Amino acid sequence: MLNKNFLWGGATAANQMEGAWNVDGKGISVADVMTKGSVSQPRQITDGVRAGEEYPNHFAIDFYHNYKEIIKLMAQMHFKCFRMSIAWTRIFPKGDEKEPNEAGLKFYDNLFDELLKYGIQPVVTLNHFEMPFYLSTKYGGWRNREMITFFMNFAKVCFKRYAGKVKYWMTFNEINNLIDTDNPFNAWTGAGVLYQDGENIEQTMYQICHYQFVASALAVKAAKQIDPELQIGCMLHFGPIYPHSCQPEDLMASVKAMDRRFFFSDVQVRGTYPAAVNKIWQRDKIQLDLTDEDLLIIKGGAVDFIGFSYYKSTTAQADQDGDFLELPNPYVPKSDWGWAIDPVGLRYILNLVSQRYNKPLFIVENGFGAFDKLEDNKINDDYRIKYLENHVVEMMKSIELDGVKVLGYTPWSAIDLISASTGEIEKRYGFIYVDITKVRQGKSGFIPKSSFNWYQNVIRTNGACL
Ligand code: BGP
Repeated sequence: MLNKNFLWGGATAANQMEGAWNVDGKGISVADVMTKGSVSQPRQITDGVRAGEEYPNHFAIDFYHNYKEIIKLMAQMHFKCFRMSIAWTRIFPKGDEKEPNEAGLKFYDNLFDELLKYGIQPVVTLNHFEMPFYLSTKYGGWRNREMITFFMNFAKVCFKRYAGKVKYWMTFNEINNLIDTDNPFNAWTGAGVLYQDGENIEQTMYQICHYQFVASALAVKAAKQIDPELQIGCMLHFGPIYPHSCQPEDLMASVKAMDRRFFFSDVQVRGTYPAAVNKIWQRDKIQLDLTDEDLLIIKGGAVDFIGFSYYKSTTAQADQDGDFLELPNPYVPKSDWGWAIDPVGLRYILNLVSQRYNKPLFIVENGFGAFDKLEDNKINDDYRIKYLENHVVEMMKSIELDGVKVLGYTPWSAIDLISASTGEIEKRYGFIYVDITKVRQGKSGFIPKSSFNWYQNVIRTNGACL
């Protein structure tokens, strides 16, 4: 049996759902200047919003104006928690102001109150793939050390204002996307950084990470000073990279690939850079702005729990140059977007991460993006139920059979929203279907899918009935 405090819920991110991009004093975020993309064509960050132009995140699903109706539906599913993020630009519209925007702070006050009214705990990511566009254009985004100061102003305002309402926080969403994904686009743009011609991209990437590690560690410390009860986590994307074969070289390739994946958690959880990274910096002649004081800050700012997303697995095959190729796993099926469906991989990763760090884990994203069909005002998404059910089964095995400590499970996504990689709503993940035409007309367009009923029952029985 699961612990009765197990945090069942659902996950979202501000820029992918709120809309109301220029309302109540909100500034322009980098997410507001991103075009639509597709599987083959990454989204582009543009140089600003021209009059009359609308980008996908501008309206999103208009959660900003519909949050009460949506939270009511989540309460019907018996959510114990709701993962969301705070739009930095609602609080500091440009990013470098001294005083926060009261209307933005008030919005989240109201939102948290609405959640708490139903006994739903907010689980909040401070920074999920966005930042003030002004900080990107004026300062170069996270390639500039000054971001640490601006981020800390934002973080402290949030911790202070919402103390007593929010207990679980995460600092940055999936910084390891910078290095470690086939689609690093979101993390780069979320960091407000654009490549420049001839730039040493690897060096810039490590520099961005370093500043974000320092900022994350400072945020952990600040949160504890404001309220020692707060629990602060990292949020990284994890998925196994299996050896492509049982040849020893492939096994070694897998170990190296996983080390690279764990580089980020090594820093944020252990508070130190792993030894191997110094070798990489020497080999690739990488020179960073990194001080002894930074290293002390990182040491003193280890996270309390490890939040992570799990969607898919892949494999590594050793190549001739001592590096590896990432290849699909022939033993597992794929989604419409080519993402490998591998529930056992979730148990594997829970075990591996728990053994590596011995810290509580929180599965803050896991889900199935699909084209859903609205028929007779109903959505039959049995494929999503199957995906989630198989993953929950494996999660339970790791808790009950392997003794792994898991705080909660918040599938992506609580409700349909804008896809981070494509900027479209058609890649749907939610328990609640969004009829965007109706929502735009100001009518109620939020329809529970079959997975809604399934999940309601799972939470009601604390996982006993799947
Ligand atoms: C994660 C992100 C989310 C979310 C999800 C699904 O990496 O944290 O923001 O979008 O992936 O990805 P996508 O929307 O591209 O299908």
